[in-house]
Amino acid sequence: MSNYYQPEIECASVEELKKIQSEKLVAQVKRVYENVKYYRDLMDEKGVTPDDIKSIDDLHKLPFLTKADLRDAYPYGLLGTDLKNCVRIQSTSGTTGRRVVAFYTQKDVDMWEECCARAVMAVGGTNEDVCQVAYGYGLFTGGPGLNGGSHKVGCLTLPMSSGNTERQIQFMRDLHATILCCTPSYAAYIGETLKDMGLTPDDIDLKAGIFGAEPWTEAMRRDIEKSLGIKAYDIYGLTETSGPGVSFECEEQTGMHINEDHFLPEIIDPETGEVLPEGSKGELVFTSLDKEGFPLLRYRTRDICVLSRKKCSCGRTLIKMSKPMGRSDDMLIIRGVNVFPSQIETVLLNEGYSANYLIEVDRANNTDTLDVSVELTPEQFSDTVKDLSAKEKSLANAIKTMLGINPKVHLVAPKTITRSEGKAVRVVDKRKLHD
Ligand code: DLL
Repeated sequence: MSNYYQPEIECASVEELKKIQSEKLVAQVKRVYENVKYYRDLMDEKGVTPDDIKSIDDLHKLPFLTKADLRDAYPYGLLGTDLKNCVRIQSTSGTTGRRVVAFYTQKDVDMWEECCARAVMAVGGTNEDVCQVAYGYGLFTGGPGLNGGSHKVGCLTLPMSSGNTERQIQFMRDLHATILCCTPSYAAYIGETLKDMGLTPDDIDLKAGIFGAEPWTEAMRRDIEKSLGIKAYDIYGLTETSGPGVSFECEEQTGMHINEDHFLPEIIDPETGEVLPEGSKGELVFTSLDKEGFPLLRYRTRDICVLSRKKCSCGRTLIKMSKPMGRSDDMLIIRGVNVFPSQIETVLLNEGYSANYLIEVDRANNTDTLDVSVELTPEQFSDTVKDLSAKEKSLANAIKTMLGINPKVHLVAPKTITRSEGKAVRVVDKRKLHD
């Protein structure tokens, strides 16, 4: 049986949800038009006024916001209220040179924490649980978001932040943590460390994990579930809209329910900006329906995914999004071929290798090179040494079958690839350094 934090919303009929969304949208567009000159100018340029927006059916009339707008308007240009009404910022340094600074009023913080509380309850959390939050705390939204959600549910919250892995395991054991929140790559590392310490899942009390902030595959889910003896659930979000909890997985584990009473989703064609029908694969766009501090309308996330209203066995009616299938700006173009790092990860895991790998792209003699270093487990290492090059060749072939291009594969000794305590860095594109 599923637990809900706000059943009246999470299980509302689609008609009710759409009514709530329309009412909020009309009010939000008025507020943004009045308070945010940057967006008012964009609307004026497009010839749209708040009076043109009567329901969510008019959403497509509004202009998009992009990362470039966030840069242009940095730091205060998209503030939706007086700075004196704001109580917090969160920020991301980003890997591609973007720095987002988002502002929150107290109401925004409460709403965000409620979204995270829905996620905690969806994995079975109650006030009897002990929730270990091992996402980073500070400017990153992961720690503060899940911390707030865990409090709202009434779990005993362990605000560990990331890092110091053996201490994490010690607290986990001594205080009987039942729910773990961190990035999937850190969860995998914690699982590995547990084993290195001579412990098994029977030595801990964890039952569920809430993992997100970076792409991860189904194969990685299975590995983490096994190494920690838990059910692993996905959670999605971004600093621009609030942080974690924009969407969350339920017991069905088949995609994430979007908190669409707060974040109105659309899927668009990333090339043309055209809105695509439900079920199409495209770029996810969010409109914050009631944020006050940083109220972004039609914000283009760059995340590629699919939306679905298919009935969910958990009883929630909130629309679901698939796992992001990569970001339109994470895509590598190698020898003219579009490559998503997740495709390579899928091959590695399917071939029985670990998710400890590094993809390096470079250019030699005007040709792109693709090197994939993959770490062997101690067991694989001891019986691989003799036929290392045959194994490398066979893995290279499997990757070639998936991508259509030939990589150079390097199988490396255990523990030689740096572990991640936050978002993993798995791609190094050296070509950019030469530009
Ligand atoms: O990563 C917020 C977050 C914290 C989400 C903790 C979940 C858990 P940013 O640092 O702004 O915010 O990065 C947002 O990370 O646009 C996606 O590309 C990626 N991302 C977030 N969650 C997932 C996920 C946080 N579950 C960017 N799967 C987003 C795949 C994800 N990618």
